[in-house]
Amino acid sequence: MNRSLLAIQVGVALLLAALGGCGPAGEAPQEAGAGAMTVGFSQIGAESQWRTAETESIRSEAAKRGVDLKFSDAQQKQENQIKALRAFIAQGVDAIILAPVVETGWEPVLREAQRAKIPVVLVDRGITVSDEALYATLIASDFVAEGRMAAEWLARKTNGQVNIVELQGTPGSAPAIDRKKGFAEVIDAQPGLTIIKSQSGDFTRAKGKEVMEAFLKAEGDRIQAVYAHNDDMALGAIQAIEEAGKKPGTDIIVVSIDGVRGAFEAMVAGKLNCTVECNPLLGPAAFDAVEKLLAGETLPKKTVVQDQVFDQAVAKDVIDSRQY
Ligand code: GZL
Repeated sequence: MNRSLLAIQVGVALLLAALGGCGPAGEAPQEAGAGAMTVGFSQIGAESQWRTAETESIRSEAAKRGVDLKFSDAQQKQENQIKALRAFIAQGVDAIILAPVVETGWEPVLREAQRAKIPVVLVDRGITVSDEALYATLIASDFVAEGRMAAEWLARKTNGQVNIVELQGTPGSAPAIDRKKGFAEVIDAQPGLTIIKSQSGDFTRAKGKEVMEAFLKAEGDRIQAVYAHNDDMALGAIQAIEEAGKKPGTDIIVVSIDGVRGAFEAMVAGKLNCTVECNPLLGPAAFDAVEKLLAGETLPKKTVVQDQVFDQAVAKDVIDSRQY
């Protein structure tokens, strides 16, 4: 689509919105008309309840704004994401939204997008590049802070004395690297908090269960707590703990991150003790960023999504108000 015409269209849309010229709140999804903005979205996969919620947020926001969304599910493989980005560039999309599965390996394809003058908005996970101009902005949580919050909650719960097994996320991914880093910062300062085993469960329930089974075989009664980098792995670990004849949430404390509905249900059931929210509802912020970029605005390099801690004490009161 003609870029200057698009910029005018987006500018008018923003002006109308500012003047209250847009339709009533919660307007019905607009059909992506002939002149609609086209956005390519490269999603990692469908490995967790969190990921599914993020995909739904992006898809529904695109529909609400009448955006023609080209969606690609990479099945957890970076090479599939890179292929998808090249396809979006060949199609001449107006913008790209990317949830990068790992931090490195993006420079070549991002240079191709830059040469094609297609802005790239990162959602959910960050990347490591030599030139930050290769992407327009990142909208994500602070994973280091999430790891710190999980460790601080566990330290208080156990009076700073506990043997922990850790279920890490996808190797090389920003959340796995930073949630480990934040958790370690806190426990390194408190010698009574000890990680006795740590291994990746790849953010999935099945792998989380499998790794927890191996931990229980190897360490048995030494395990007093599980720190899972996401709720899906925690729910898998809970299954393994129960099958080993122990009571999750009581015999073994379970702390995780995401704040998905399954985690609140497990907290109400007394099987999960704490989850640190990592909000996946990034659709509105992502498309606000795209519209501003196409209207010629410059955005901050990172917008940090705010998170908060939930534990069993509040789970019953808030579960009905949860949006994902
Ligand atoms: C966090 C996101 C992580 C979630 C997992 O922003 O990248 O990936 O914590 C998901 O549930 O698989």
